[in-house]
Amino acid sequence: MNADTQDRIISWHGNPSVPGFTPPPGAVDAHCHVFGPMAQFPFGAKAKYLPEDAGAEMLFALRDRLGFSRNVIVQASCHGTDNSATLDAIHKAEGRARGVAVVDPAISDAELERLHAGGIRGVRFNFLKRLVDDAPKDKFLDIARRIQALGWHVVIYFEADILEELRPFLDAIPTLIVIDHMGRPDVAQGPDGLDMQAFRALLDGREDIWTKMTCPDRLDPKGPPWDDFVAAVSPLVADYSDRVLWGTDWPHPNMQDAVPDDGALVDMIPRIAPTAELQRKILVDNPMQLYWPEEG
Ligand code: 0GY
Repeated sequence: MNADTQDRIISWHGNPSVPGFTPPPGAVDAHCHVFGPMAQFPFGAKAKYLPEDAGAEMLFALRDRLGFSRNVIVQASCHGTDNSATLDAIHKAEGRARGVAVVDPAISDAELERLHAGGIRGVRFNFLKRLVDDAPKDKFLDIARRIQALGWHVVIYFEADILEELRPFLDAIPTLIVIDHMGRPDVAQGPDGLDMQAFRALLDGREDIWTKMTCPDRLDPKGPPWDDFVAAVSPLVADYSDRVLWGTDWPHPNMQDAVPDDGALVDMIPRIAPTAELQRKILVDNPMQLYWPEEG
């Protein structure tokens, strides 16, 4: 992608509402990203979209507006395997952010250690063809084996139609796994639809597979208040509450038509997690266990 000629995308809401729902103290937004700033942290040569700058200060302003305390910053595909923007944002958060990196399979042990010192606690494997050119399973497995020593986990992003094909790969990963956006099920099928059945079978097969109940805006084409998403996802939250995370997905990479109001996303939380106990688990206890275990 040519950064000089390509239009840059604004994929986030300019004035998100202040939510009516108050997250519990210490709540973690466990899936968000930063973009740039491009002048300091250029986007990758293979980026599939070219966003406007959405850096650390903007992320922290949103965190405070929504009533959250911490962020888990996931390296966005537009930054390739250069994690500098993510590391910079984690550094600026002064202990209130940790991260998930995307790494080159040839990364050295010393560089992995540097990422750990910078607050990285996992690596992301992205299988979405519209976002990455290739997803080499053998090299991913090699990385997964190497990061074990650091106590990291693997975050995997895929769509429901390749879940069965991915099963042997997932079975071979030796670390805890976090699945982004529940592997993108078709929520219109409802809580007992084929996609949810397949996803439940995956969770039932391994207790160390966690997931993020995220992105109603990507998964529910009917739009806010995302009733299909709520109907399909709330039984999952109830049944797997010890391994569920939640996040805004800000700045909503590549969203162009249905940019969500982040305040409305937060207001959806009590609809998928109706009790204070569930809310505390998915917003505080679970992400703290994974990303700040030393504070547990
Ligand atoms: C997400 C979703 C998407 C993009 C990325 O790294 C990325 O570019 O993750 C997407 O386009 O579905 O989780 O942020």
